[in-house]
Amino acid sequence: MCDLDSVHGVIPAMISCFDDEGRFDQQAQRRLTRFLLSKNIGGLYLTGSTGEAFLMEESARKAVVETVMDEVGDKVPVIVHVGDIGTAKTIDYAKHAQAMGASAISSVPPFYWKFSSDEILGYYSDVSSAVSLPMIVYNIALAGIVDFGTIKQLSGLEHVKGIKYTATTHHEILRIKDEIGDDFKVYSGADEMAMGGLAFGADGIIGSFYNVIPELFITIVSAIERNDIPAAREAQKKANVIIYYVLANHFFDTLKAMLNWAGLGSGTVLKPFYRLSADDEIKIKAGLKDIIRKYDITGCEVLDRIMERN
Ligand code: MN9
Repeated sequence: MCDLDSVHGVIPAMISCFDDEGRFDQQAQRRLTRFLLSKNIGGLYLTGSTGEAFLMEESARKAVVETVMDEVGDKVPVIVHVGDIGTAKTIDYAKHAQAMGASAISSVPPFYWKFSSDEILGYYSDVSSAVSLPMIVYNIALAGIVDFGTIKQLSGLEHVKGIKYTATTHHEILRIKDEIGDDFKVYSGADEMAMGGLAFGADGIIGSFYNVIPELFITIVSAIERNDIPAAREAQKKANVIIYYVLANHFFDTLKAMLNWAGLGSGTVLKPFYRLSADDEIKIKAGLKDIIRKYDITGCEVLDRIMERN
């Protein structure tokens, strides 16, 4: 079994691309994959929250994996989020990810019903033992936060090798490293706190905004590596003004709109997510450009292209 030692750095939680009718857009997915590969990313994370996994049909979820794996080959590690509410479906996605050559799988815990920690353990045990890939637990409030005790128990399962930690309780990243062990990988998932996650010992960062402004986060990772806190803070501050603005303006479709404005045509979101009107686009783009100017954000290709083209 491959381990997660080669999985680090900035890992975009990749957007899934759809046309206006909600059909998977293979060409757009390939274009975005090539764009992200042209950056110094550490890997890709597919069909997670940012990838709209739970709104997608099974065939589309698998098509995203097939398409991206075909573009990536062995250039960077690919983690496939295989989570679904039922164990059998998740195992099917996990087997598919393995057959396509993924480096690792990841999953939110089963959600909606408040599953007990025994049920959560049973789920991860069943899923992770069905394939030979390392499993990265996905801790996120949307699916119900897994507490430290449960994380510790999960880490005892043979194939559970890490956690994507999307919570603001970053002290637990340090605790996981200390009490579970440095070999157990932690990927910080709150983009707004990437520098904090890394400072607490995270091995990498996985998140939505690395689709659009990966350069700022690559700066943060290298600044933290050389203990340059002011440089990390400066890049985080610039990233955060973009993040706050997008979160306040129809997050998912605005992320895609940014790629569209940059000429990287990435389509739109699946319903019921809000789709930007033409009027929204004009207003949101103008506001974004004001922020880019005010904070003098340069060196991010998507933002540079938006400033040049529009
Ligand atoms: O874990 C992402 N979370 C969600 C990944 O998509 C819910 C994050 O990357 C956030 O989108 C980001 C903005 O709040 O931190």
